[in-house]
Amino acid sequence: MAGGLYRVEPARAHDAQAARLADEVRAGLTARPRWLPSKYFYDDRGGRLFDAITRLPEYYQTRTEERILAAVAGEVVAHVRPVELVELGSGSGRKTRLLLAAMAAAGRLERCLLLDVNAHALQESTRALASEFPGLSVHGVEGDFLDDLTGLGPGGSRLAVFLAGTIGNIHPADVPGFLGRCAAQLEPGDGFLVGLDLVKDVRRLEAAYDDAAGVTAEFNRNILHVLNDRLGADFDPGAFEHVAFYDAAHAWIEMRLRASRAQRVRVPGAGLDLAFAPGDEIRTEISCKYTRESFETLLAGTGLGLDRWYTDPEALFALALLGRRATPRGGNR
Ligand code: SAH
Ligand code: AVI
Repeated sequence: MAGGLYRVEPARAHDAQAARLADEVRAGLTARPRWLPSKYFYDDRGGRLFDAITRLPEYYQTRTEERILAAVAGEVVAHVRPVELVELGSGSGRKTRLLLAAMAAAGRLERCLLLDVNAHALQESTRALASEFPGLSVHGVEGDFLDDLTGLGPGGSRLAVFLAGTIGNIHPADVPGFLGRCAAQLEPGDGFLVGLDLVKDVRRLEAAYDDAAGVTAEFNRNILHVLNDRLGADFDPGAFEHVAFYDAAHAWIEMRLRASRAQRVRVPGAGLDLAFAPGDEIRTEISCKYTRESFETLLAGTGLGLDRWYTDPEALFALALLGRRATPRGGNR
């Protein structure tokens, strides 16, 4: 049988995306402490480096989540009964296949909608999924899951998924608002499956973000390559050291880039001329670690409730299956 249909579209025009990049970089690099949004790791090289991270011995997250997903995909599909799969931050789409296969086995697979900032990853994954699942309509939206969710259109018989623990890369103060916006794209009875990296031994956590082969360090420095490519900056990525540590008070891993010498950096596309002293740092990512309890507290008032909690025998990682609750009378969603 012929493969399905696929297309990829930007959620907003490319010049608007470029303006947003310049604004966000200007805001982050002129703030104290300095920071950059972690979505800018993911150009093609960053996507490939992330995929290399997922194969590292220290990075237990991906293989653990994949095992849980393989075991529970059928049950999740039986519970939600979706005809459409929506994935936020879909990347290579490897785990997407497990869910699509479960939906196909249930005889209910019609549509798949992927949202990611990486247009190249979307092109590759939409084409591959359309050819692997005959009759499937696959739509890729190049956009930001924090700002562009309305580009997903109306829900109904929809299973949304947000895997890898990427929700951990959102500041916890912003998570309830984000979940509320996700709920607004769903109808009562729809499901939202969220992957969460769990609180655990600090050494294990820190090793996952500072691997012996130095892949995570290269991934971290890649954000500077992206600013060089897209904003004409003249960062010397080799002059920044990879820093990753667990902040127990916030229950998050923080990644930073630390200037190893004094340097001046121009970022013409953002109108910046920056001076770094040795030891000056840029925060590039937080990766929050959750417990069932700490995650559940973030659900209050979002329109989503916890239906199932799946984890592995070592409780390294969890998949939380959230259900869209009916809007209370007089509610504003
Ligand atoms: N879901 C895949 C990939 C996870 S890596 C997996 O489980 O392996 C995180 C993915 O989210 C990357 O593909 C990255 O491009 C995307 N991403 C990161 N920040 C984003 C944002 N703000 N909006 C949309 N996509 C984002
Ligand atoms: C995509 N996200 C869940 C990864 C994480 O673990 O926070 C990104 C990553 N950062 C360093 N290694 C992997």
